Amino acid sequence: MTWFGARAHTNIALVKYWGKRDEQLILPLNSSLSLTLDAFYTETYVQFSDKYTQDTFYLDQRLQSEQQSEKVFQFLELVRALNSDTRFAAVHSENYVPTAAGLASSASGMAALASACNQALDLKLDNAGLSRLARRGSGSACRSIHGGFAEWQKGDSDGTSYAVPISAQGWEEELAMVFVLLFQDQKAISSRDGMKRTVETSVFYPGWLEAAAADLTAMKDAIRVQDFEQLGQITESNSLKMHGTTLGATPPFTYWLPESLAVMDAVRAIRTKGIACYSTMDAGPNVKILVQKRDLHPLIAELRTRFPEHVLIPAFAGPGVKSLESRNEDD
Ligand code: FM0
Repeated sequence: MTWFGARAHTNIALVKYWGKRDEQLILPLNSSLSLTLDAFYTETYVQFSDKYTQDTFYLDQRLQSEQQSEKVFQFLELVRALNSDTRFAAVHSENYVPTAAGLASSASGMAALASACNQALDLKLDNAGLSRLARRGSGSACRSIHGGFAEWQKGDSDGTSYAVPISAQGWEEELAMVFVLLFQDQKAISSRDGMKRTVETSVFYPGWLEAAAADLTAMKDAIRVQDFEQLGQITESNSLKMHGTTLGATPPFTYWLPESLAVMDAVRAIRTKGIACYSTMDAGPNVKILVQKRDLHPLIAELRTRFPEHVLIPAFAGPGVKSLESRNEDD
């Protein structure tokens, strides 16, 4: 019996994906653009076999409950249907994160699972097909198929909604992102629920869609001419606009904590000292800061002085999804 494996890295959106027009197919209302990072990744092995009487999902060697496994099981249903396969599967995933800080990512997890299933069921998907498949697990996962910058083109159907690499001629190697971990264990609204509520109720949502389209065009220009200031300004303002939509929802909500605001404020202050750095946030209270590698150490020094209690994790551009050597097991 053979286990098929893949490794995928997480990505952070610089122009965010925020809102679906089809929840079943995970088709987004806006296109997004991300940077895949080296620091956080998932390795997943899968095996489909007649010997299994149900699907099982192990994360970091622990068997996950039905509830914790829901998205993985739904994904297995989907790939089985693609291939008219009836065999159950065992999935073993390891999240590689520098600290046990709850940074497990559905993006890297679903991208790795999609690639492992592509091999295990011999689906023969190319990168576009793999990105479409990963998208069905979690929208942001479709971008983790690619290394460096990736654009998820929203498309107009299942067949045309997937991520493509955006060449930056190696410029991504000069960039870094610092994760500022706040260690707050408040129960956040998941990105899936948060974006749904926003699409359905936020009075600011139409403004978001207009702005996201303009931000994407401007960001691709900034990447083409390697203009870091432009890239950073769009990153920061796009994130603020996404988070602005949550305040206009019913009931209103926010992912910001006072500490998140303090870090965003510090980023602005550090910028006035001549260190070009820009914040971005996702569906949680941690802040990520985009910076050029050459300013990484000064930035970290500034952050350490201001926030000795927060954990800082630097990350750099990372690779796209890769197959791992399959493992054979004697029955
Ligand atoms: O990554 O409902 O992919 O573009 O991280 O599984 O499709 O978890 F919070 C902002 C990611 C959303 C922005 O959403 O949702 C981004 C976000 P799903 P995801």
